[in-house]
Amino acid sequence: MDAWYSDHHLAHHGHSELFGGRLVESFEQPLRAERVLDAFLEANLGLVHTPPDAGLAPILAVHDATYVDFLRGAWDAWRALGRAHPALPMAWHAGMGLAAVRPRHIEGQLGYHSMDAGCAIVAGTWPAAYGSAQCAIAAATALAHGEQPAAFAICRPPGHHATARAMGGYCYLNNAAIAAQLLRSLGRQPRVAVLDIDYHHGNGTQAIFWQRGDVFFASLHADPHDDYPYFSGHAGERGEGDGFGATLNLPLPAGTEAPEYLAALDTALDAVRSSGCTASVVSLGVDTFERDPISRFKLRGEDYAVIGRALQRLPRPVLFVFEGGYATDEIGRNAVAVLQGFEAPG
Ligand code: OKP
Ligand code: ZN
Repeated sequence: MDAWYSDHHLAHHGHSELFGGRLVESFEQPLRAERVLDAFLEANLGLVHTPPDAGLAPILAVHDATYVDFLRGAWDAWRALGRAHPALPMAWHAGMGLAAVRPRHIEGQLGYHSMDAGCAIVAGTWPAAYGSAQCAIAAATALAHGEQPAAFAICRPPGHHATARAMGGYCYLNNAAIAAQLLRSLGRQPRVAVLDIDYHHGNGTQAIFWQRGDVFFASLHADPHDDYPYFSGHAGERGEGDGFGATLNLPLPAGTEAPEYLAALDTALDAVRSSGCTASVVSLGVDTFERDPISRFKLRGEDYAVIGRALQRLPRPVLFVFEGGYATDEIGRNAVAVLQGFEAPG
C-alpha cells in the first residue's frame, strides 16, 4: 500500500500542554510522524506521496466554516495582542447552562472552539493541520478511484478528538471523518465504517456521525470513567435518530493486555462486517503500547502485527489514518507492524 505524508507538520512544534497540573512540552511532537515515515520506508511497503492541494471543500464537508476560519486566523489574532508564545485556551462554557454566543475576543474564541488545554496554536499549526487533512484526502481519493485496496495517511497532527467546531487532544481537523465523508461522496460508497483503535476514545468522530446511519463508528479505548477524554466513549453511547445503532463503544480497563484487546477487536469487527459497510477507515493509534508515556494498556510490540492480521476482516478499500502514539522510539515500528499484518497472506 502507498502512503501520503506532508512535511508541513514540522512547523507545528514548540507547543506545550497542561498536563498533571503543569504546563509541559507537549507529548505530541514532530518526531512522531518522522518515525512513522522512516519505518514505512524501511519496511518497503509502498510509495510515499506528497498530497496535492485539494482545497478546503472536503474539510468543510465535515467542519463548520466559522471553526475553520478560527483555525486559519487564530495565530494572527493572538499575535495582534503582542504575544509571541503559543496560544492556549483557558475559559470554556461548559456548565454555564446557556447557549454559548461565540465571543469576539480571540481568548474567548479559543475556549469556544476547544474541549481542553491540550491544543496549543503556533504559527505553523494551521498549515500543519491542513497538510495533515490533505494526506487523508489524497489517500481517500486514491481509494475512491479504485487504484488500490488500501492506503496509509501519515497524519500529524492527529484528528479523532476534533469535532465539527472544536479542537481537543492534539487534534484540529478530523482527518478520519474527512476521509470517511469523502469515501461516501467521491467513492459513492453507501456505507463507510470507521474503526478507531487509538487508546483514547474518538469523541470527535463519534460526534460528527452521531446522528447518521451511513457511517458506522466502532471504537476500542480506555474506559472514560478513568481516562481522557472523560466525557465520551461509554458503552451506552449508541448514536441517535438515523444513527441509532451505528455507534459501538467498547471501553476497556487500565492494564488491558492482548487477549482481552483482541477479543474486543473481534467484537468490533463482527459489528462492522454485519453493518453493510463497503469501505473502512481505521483511526490507527499505537498509544495502546505498554511503554506509551500517557496511556495504560499493555500491548507489546509483537501484538501489532496480530492486530493488523485481524483487520483483514474489514470491508475494502481500507484507509489507515495515523492518530496517537507517544513512545517515539517504537511508534514507527508498531504502526507499520499493523500495516504489515494487514498485508500478510491470510
Ligand atoms: C490524543 B490521541 C492523560 C492526559 C491526556 C490528552 C491526550 C490526547 C490524546 N493523563 N491528554 O487520542 O492520542
Ligand atoms: Zn490516543
